[in-house]
Amino acid sequence: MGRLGALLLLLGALGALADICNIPEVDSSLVQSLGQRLLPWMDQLSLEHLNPSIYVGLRLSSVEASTKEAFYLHSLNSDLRHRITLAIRTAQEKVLKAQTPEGYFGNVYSTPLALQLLMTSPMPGAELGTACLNARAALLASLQDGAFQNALMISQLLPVLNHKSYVDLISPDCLAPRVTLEPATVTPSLMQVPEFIHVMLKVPSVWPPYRHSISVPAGSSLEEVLMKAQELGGFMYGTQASLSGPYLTSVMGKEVGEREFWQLIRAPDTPLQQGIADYRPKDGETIELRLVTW
Ligand code: B12
Repeated sequence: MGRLGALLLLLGALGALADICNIPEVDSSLVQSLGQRLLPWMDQLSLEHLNPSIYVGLRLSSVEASTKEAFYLHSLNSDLRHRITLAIRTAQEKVLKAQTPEGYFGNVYSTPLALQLLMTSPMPGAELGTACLNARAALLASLQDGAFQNALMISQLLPVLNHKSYVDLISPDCLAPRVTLEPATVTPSLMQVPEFIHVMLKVPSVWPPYRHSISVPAGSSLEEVLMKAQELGGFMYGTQASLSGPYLTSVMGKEVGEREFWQLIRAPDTPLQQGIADYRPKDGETIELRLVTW
C-alpha cells in the first residue's frame, strides 16, 4: 500500500470514530402546529411585544407566516434602528462629556475607540466636528511622542487614522488598494556603553515592606525593572498573558483575590496609563505596586 492508501485508511478510521449530532425528521404536522402558535404573537407589534427570536425561529424552519412575516420584519427593523440610535446617542454624549482639555476622550488609550464610536453617526446640536479634530490633534502628538507601542492600542488606532471604524467591517471595501508593509530597518547603534538609571521600587502592602533602588539600562521597561529586582533577590512577581500584554497578577507571592488588582503607581500617587511591558520609567522615579480593590 502506497502513502496515499495509508493516509486514506487513516482518515477512514478517524471518520468511523467521529460521531455527529443528528436530529431525525419530525412529523411535519407537529412542526406546523408549533409554528401556528406563533401566528397570534406576530400580530402584536407594540414595542414591548416585538421579539426578534420569533422572526428568526420561523425563518430557520420549514413553515412560513406569509405576508405577516415581511410586516413583522419591517416592525422589528424600525424598532431596532430606534433602539440602536438611542443607545449610540447616549454613548456618544457620555464620550463627549469625557473630553479632557488636551482633547482626549478619557485618556490617550481610550481615545481611538471613542473616536470610532463618534465617527459612526452624526450628532445634531453637538460640537462633534471640533471635538474630533481636537482629539485627532492630541492623538497625533502622543503618537509622535512614542505613546503607541502596545499592539492592542495600535490596532485600535490604525482604523481611525484611515477614517474607518469597526462598523466598516459589515461591508469592507476589499478592493481598496493597500500598501504592503516592510519591516522597519533598524540602524545598529555604535557600540556604546549603556547608560544606567535608578528606579526605586516599593511594595508597602506586604510585610516586611519592600523598598529597593534598582539599576537598569536607560530605556528599560518596568517589566525589566521587576525582572532585575527578582534576579537580585528579595522580590518576586508573576504575570498572566492578556490581549493587552502581560498583566501583573502576583507580587511577593501575594496573588490577587476577587476584584483586587496590583495597581501600578508613579510616586506619589499617579496611576500609570500603561502596563509593565510598555511603561519605561525615568531615572530617579519611584514606582509603587499597590494592592487595591476595583
Ligand atoms: C476592565 C479593565 C481593567 C480591570 C481588569 C479587571 C478584570 N479582571 O476585569 C482593572 C481595573 C483591574 C484594570 C487594571 C489595569 N488597567 Co485596565 N482596563 C480595563 C478595560 C476597561 C477593559 C479590559 C477588558 O475587559 N478587555 C476585554 C477582554 C476580553 O480582553 P482581555 O485581554 O481578556 O482583558 C483582560 C486584560 O485587559 C486585563 N487588563 C486590564 N487592564 C489591563 C492593563 C494592562 C496594561 C494589561 C497588560 C492587562 C490589563 O484584564 C482583562 C480581564 O482579565 C480596558 C479598556 C479597554 N477598552 O480595553 C482597560 C485598560 C486595558 N487598562 C489599562 C491600564 C493602564 C490598566 C493598569 C495598568 C492601571 C494601573 N495603573 O495599574 C492596570 C493593570 C495593572 C496590572 N496589574 O498589570 C489601559 C491600558 C493602556 C495600554 N497602554 O495598554 C486600558 C486600555 C484603559 C485605558 N484607556 O487607560 N483594568
